[in-house]
Amino acid sequence: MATSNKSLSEYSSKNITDISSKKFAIVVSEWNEDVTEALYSGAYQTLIQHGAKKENIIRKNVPGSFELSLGAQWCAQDENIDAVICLGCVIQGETRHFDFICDAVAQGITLVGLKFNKPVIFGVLTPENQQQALDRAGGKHGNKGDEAAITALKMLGF
Ligand code: DLZ
Repeated sequence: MATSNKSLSEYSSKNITDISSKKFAIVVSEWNEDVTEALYSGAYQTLIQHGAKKENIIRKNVPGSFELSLGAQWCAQDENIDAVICLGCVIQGETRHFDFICDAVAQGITLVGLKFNKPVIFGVLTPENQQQALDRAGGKHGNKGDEAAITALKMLGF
């Protein structure tokens, strides 16, 4: 996995050791569904493997990556939710659509995290083609959904 080698607890002064009481929202874009389902599966399983409870993980689907920011906001404004993980896949095309979507979702997700002062994780693939996406959604380059979940745990101080 291409995350840093720091121990999870080095990122936050909270230093929690038990995440069973933490609540997570995973927001999933339906565009490029085969890829985003694999990202979701990776993120969900990683949270469970680290001690999150099934009932503390909620899922919210949105139509496309552009809608991830608003989906994240709906989740983050719930004070019971500790962290939000956004999963999407924007494949480069021949028009500037790609740039607009990527810029918007990156800025939108950042703003939601700052507004609600809680981790809102950017788990959005931006590959040139579908194969590159699949390679990063459980293929030869791992699963970026796993990494997004690990990032959420690190930001919570786990
Ligand atoms: C319109 C569009 C296109 C062309 N490509 C993608 C994509 O590769 N990945 C993705 O998540 N969403 C795409 N979308 C949909 C937009 O994210 C958005 O749902 C629509 O522009 C409606 O706001």
